[in-house]
Amino acid sequence: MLRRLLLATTAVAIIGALAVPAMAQTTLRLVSKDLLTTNPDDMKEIEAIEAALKAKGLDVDIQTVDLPGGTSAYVEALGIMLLSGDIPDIIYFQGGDQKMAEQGILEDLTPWIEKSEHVKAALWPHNVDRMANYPYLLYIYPPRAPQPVMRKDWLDKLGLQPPTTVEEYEALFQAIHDADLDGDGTAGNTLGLTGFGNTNELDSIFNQAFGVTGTWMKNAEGQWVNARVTDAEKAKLAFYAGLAAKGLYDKEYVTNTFDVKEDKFYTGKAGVIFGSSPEVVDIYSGKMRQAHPGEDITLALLPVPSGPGGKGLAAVDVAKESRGWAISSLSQHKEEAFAVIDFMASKEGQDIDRMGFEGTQYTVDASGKVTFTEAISTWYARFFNAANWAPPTPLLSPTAQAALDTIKANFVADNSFVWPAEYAADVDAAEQVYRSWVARFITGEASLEQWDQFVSEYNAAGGARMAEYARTRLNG
Ligand SMILES: [Ca+2]
Repeated sequence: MLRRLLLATTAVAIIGALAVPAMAQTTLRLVSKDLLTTNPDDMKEIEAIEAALKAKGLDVDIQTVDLPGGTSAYVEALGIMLLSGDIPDIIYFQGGDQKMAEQGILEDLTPWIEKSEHVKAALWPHNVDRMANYPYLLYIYPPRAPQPVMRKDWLDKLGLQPPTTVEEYEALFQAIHDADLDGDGTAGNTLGLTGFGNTNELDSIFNQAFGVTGTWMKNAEGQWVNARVTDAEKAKLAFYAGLAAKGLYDKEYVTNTFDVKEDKFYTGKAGVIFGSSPEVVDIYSGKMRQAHPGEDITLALLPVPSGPGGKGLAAVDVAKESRGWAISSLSQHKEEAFAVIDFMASKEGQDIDRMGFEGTQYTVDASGKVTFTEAISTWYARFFNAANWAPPTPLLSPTAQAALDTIKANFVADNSFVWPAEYAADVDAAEQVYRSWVARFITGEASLEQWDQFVSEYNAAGGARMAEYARTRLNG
């Protein structure tokens, strides 16, 4: 298939060369979930990128390919398109990239980044590790690290300082629960903490506190085991289950969707929720103010607590980027394609990508001072969030900026790795066993005294086979 494709591409290139004069612009095809011809803002950004590159002497016509929106629809449509031999020069993946990398159609970006003008300096530390492990996807964003927030006025009403230990967290949840902060006349009907789907958000600050240092940990015999079956994990889950038993953590977290979680927060049915990123923390602030017009509510970021096992944000998976930008190894215009990527990591590219447009998302006064307008609240980066870019006027609230600073100060690389395809079923089955037992521990359906039963089921479902493989990887 690839051979036929190469021949076809060459034919197109020759026809192109005959038909177009020597100084012609280069046509680059780009496919992304978030860049569509039907979205005027997307097209405005593409035009701004083309204009900026032209001013630098690079004349490119970026043609975006429209695929269905929604992650799974996009992944499926992209896979079908690529396998049919239709491979754009620049491709955004949100899954399905490994198969394409194995087919050899994704460019190894290592040498490009090495000689880049801007990308190299824009990388976050975890990007550097991920590119070393899997050099096909570039996704310059801070790592996801959910952090807890609560209404500042509620914290003040309770007369408490932000919690700095796991005990103080429990005391805070208890105080929220016992008071009638939502003012509905009934004490005890506000949860300390809610969440949705699983306990990943909580793990973000409690893993290290309980000594869950990474995906793989050494047991007493010095053997690598999955952290899921360690005493540290058990202690952490006992803490979660204890919170739930006291009515402090939401036992409905499994069935909560993200909007139910948020709604409980805005309506005062829960005091603390986790925001998945600094930007999301600001969205929560905005929605909270909308839900309480006339009140001036701000959110307080709660600190990463220390616990019996330590302190820090959960280790960051650096096996590979799970999403990001790729360049087709079959592209006839790799130089130009990478030039676009490199530009988006530059100050000028970031100014466009992060701030939108003068007169719409921001204004500039005679002194050059930038003021953001209301429209900035719905603007989002289509490409990158460069580590070395700073806005002329803060884009984040002080609370969200503090969340970003916490992320910057707490990076620890995890020791997880990409599983070979033949382990996919084990990984899924073991994870399912884990999630189901966690839910039962937390709702009280199962007791932590059944821990050994969980471990046996986990190992039988695939955990044992996974650990054997992990030892070959981590000991080597
Ligand atoms: Ca109440």
